[in-house]
Amino acid sequence: MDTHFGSVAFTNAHVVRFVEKYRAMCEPGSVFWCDGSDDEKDHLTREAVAQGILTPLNPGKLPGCHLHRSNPSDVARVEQCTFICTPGREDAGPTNNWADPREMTAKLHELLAGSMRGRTMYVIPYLMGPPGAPLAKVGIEITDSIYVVLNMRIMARMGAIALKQLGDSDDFNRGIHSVLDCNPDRRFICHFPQTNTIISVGSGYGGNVLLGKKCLALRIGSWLGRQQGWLAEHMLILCVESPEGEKTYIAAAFPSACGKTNFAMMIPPAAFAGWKVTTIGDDIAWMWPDADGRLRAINPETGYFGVAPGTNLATNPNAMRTIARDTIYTNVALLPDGDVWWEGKDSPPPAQATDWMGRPWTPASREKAAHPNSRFTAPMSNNPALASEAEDPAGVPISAIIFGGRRATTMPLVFQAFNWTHGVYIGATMGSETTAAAAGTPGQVRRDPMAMLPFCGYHMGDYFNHWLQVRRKLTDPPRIFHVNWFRKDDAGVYLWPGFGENFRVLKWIVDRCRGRGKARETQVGWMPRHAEFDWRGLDFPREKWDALNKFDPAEWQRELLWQDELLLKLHDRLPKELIFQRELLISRL
Ligand code: SAT
Ligand code: MN
Repeated sequence: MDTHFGSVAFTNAHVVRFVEKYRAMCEPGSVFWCDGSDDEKDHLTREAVAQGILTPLNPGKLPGCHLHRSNPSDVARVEQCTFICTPGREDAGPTNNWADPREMTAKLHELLAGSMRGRTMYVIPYLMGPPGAPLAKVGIEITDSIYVVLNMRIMARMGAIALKQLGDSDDFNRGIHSVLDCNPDRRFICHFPQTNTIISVGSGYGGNVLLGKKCLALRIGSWLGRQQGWLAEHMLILCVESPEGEKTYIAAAFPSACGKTNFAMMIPPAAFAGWKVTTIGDDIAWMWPDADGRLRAINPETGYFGVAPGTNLATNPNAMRTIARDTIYTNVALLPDGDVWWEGKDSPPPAQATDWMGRPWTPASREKAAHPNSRFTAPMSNNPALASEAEDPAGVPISAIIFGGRRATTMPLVFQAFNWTHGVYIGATMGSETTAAAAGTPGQVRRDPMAMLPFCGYHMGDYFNHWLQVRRKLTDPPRIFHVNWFRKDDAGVYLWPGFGENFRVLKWIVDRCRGRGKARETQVGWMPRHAEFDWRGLDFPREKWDALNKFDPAEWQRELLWQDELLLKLHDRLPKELIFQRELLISRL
């Protein structure tokens, strides 16, 4: 039995053939063709509530919001189950898991055979990017999860709008997802760049299953970008607007759960009256050199899949407003009155709650009430700071690119690369402490080049080379910076207040791009002096500034050895420019 909502006709023969192939394989009880309408959303939401997949939250406090609890073994991306399936192992490179496309397809098809018996197969047409954008891409995701449908509806332009963009073409990403029995032993997230196909089985969580996001927009996207001369990056995009109305667009790459959403929605400190930060995107940027030699960017997504813990009215007031309605919460704690709670929310710990696994919780409980990687899925249209440019198919011209990691030592607050090639080296050698966004132990420093380690769909050496090649098409390349909000003193206390105060760093970056900001040349790059920062409204002691920006030769020596671990791994495809940059850095040190 098929369900069609509204009047949208699935007339594209390639789409129909694709769906029929997997209908025959997965043997669903019915097929539901999604049109993306509000009626459909209401219908599916009621269905999800009836099945216990979603719990309605307090409609007075959180109108239109729901809670979802995932399987406790399925709470984050799993990098060890994520594969790039290319004919040659070398094409995936040493930083990706590789599998032979034919063998992996056979294994996955075996797992998918009969996997949807008695269940509904949903067909989700979706569009990544504003309609009409040169890089906009259509995907068709088949899934047996209503949760996936309802999340995709927030994260991407879903339904009729995607089919319209596709027309009769067969140029669309083919995505197949089945939760199976959610067994970690049968969990595979597989990418087939040659056929523009993604197959994900055994998980129901976030980046593993919302196939438009990490799988298409980054892993397949980066592969396509290399073929076609553009960049698919794990970056937020924001606009800094001065009181005079001067707009500067900036993209920034931080690893998962390192504050991209907070940075993208930042509110400048009160003393900066008239300054504004608006959000274009919080996670992914597609960027291409335009006809004028500038790097232009769009955000392919329409929503935020953000980390809940730590989000509050002080750290991110715009996010708190964004998630106050029409939001799906995953793995947060539930309060008796139907409100939600997480560690680091504004209110003190509640006397009683139900934890993310559905168990009674009190402040005396030893475990956290919300999972550290608990999330909200919210439409970007809820964001009070949304930039109107977020819907512009022409994108925005990028003036600065920021790389940043979570580093307790070594890395100063901010420095600027000497030039693009040096900037690529800084991005390529970026390190960060691991977080709860991926399965594994949090807190270990690992190399995460350009925050793309889990998301680059091909050999990292080729990826660095691609970055260097893009420079040749730019007459006015963005300036490149490195930031670190997370440096600690000897007692383990953060030296920098972060959040809204990061606007001071942003303003210095804008001034550098505009040829106004002063800096001194150091071994690692251009750095601001204390006097060159705009301190209005904040008394930040000189000694703290010095500690925050301390250059420790021993730490940098260790840093270089750490960097070598990655560079050696990639040596056979490492661009010589990066080897020269390393030599230059050593000679400066
Ligand atoms: O789960 S996601 O991959 O979508 C979030 C993240 O890790 O950045
Ligand atoms: Mn991310």
